[in-house]
Amino acid sequence: MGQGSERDRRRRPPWWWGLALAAVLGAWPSAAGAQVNFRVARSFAAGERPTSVALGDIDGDGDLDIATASGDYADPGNVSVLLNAGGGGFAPPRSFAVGDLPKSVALGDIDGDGDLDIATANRESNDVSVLLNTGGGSFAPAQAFAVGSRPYSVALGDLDGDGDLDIVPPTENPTTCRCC
Ligand SMILES: [Ca+2]
Ligand SMILES: [Ca+2]
Ligand SMILES: [Ca+2]
Ligand SMILES: [Ca+2]
Repeated sequence: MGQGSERDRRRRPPWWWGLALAAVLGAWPSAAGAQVNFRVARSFAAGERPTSVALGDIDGDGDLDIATASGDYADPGNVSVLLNAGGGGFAPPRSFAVGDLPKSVALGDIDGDGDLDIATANRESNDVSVLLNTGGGSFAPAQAFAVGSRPYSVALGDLDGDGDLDIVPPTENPTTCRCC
C-alpha cells in the first residue's frame, strides 16, 4: 500500500461510523470520497436504551424488518420488533421480554423451520435468550440458556457443521467464548 493511500485511509472515519450513518440516513459513502447526498433521518420508537440492532425479513414478506435489544438497570430487558411497512416506514414496535440488560441481538433460523428467530446476550442475567418465530412478527416466550459471566455479544453460525445454527456469546470474567 502506497503512502498516499495510507494517508487517505487514516482520514476516513472508522468503518462502524459509516455503517451507523447508512443505517439511519439510508445512504452509503462513496469509496472515492465523491459528494454524497443523505436523506433526512427518520426515527422510530423502540424499547428503552436500545443497545443493538439486527435486520432481517422477520415476517417473511420479502422486506427487511428491525429487531433491537433494549433495557438498562431500571427496565426489564426486551426485544422490540418493527415490521417494515414499506416506503421507509415501520409499524409500531412489538415488545418481547428477554433476560436482564441485553447487550446484543442476532437473527437466524435457530430451529430450522425457515423463519428468523431471535437470540440476545443478556449481560446481567448471564444467559442467552432465544425467541422462536411463530409467524406474522410474533415470537414464543423466551427460553433462557445459561452462559458464562456477563455476555456482551451474540453471534449465530453452524460451528460444528451439523446443519443447524449454534450460538456464540463472548463473555467476561474470565474472557471466554462458548458455543451453545
Ligand atoms: Ca418483512
Ligand atoms: Ca425459525
Ligand atoms: Ca417458526
Ligand atoms: Ca450446528
